[in-house]
Amino acid sequence: MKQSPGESACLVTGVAGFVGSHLAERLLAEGQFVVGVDNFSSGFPQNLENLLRDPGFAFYEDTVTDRGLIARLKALHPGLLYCFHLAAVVSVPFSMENPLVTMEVNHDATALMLEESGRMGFKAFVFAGSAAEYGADERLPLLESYASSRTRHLSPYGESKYLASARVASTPHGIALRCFNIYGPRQHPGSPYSGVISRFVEMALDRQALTVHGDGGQVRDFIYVTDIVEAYLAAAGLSKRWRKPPGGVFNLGTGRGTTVLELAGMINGLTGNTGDLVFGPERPGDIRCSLASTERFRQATGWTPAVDLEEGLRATIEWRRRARKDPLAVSG
Ligand code: UD2
Repeated sequence: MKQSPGESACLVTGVAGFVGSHLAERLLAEGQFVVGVDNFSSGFPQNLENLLRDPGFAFYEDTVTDRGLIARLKALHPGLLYCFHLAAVVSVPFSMENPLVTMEVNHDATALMLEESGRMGFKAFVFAGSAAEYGADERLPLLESYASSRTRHLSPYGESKYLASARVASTPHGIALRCFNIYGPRQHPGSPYSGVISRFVEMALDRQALTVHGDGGQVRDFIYVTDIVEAYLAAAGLSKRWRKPPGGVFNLGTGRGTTVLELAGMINGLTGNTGDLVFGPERPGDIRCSLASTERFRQATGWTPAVDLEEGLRATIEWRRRARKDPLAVSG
């Protein structure tokens, strides 16, 4: 078994996921030893390819609902001092059908790990929250204070993330990051509920018409995955560039809104797809507009997103082109 050689090590749950795998690679590049956990409920073994080649990475196929997970991993890797908790039930429709499992994974398991990590002297517990914590709040941009016990959540997913974030933020070592619409290489286009960017890119590369739900006037705050990863490092106090914030809840977005129609136009333009748009019915439970206020995190850390939408779309399209040619090498 690999041992953590350096002074400190980081636990990344959900490491085989889209964001988790990028985060783990970035931590390794910073010289951290990384302990990754995933049960492949929504992550992919291919996302671990680069990581498993690195001697600074140890992987455990395990589920975060297992009691005592942190204590067991700490016994194996005494250097563990940071936890990035990204493992979750990530599908909103699944959460509608399975509210109890969603609460158990997204809230209860988080609470257990949070408590254990505190007891074990962890320096930081960084939690992946969500824009869904705001329900259908129409006050834009969304300030962190808008999500409260009075918020009407649209799904068990949103509610479970809100409750977990609140709990994380109430501890001295906890930081909850409410992520808006993350996109980039490795986001899987395969299901109807995959992110709109991954779906549109796939349709455009197939030279198909892009399917717009409703009138396409919905607004989202799209943020590129590497910007999210830099923010995670800052949140834990592991960034050389950005300051460590005090504990609490912080939005991670760009503060810039893009409509689905604008997005479709950009992706068609960048891929040279001439297919028309197809307008279908509105998606049930769809929020009309979602836009982050980014002030709190910027003031606390100095962090600002570096990748604009066009640059991020170009990189995502380039990755997807390569992955389609060589499906086994999806790491990007
Ligand atoms: C995001 C998160 C989701 C949850 C939710 C909470 C992603 C990928 N999903 O869902 O996990 O946190 O926020 O609010 O970040 N659309 C189309 N055509 C398509 C696919 C989507 O028009 O083929 C529209 C969709 O109706 C929506 C917008 O694009 O208005 C964004 O959809 P999404 O699934 O990428 O993300 P969202 O914001 O619903």
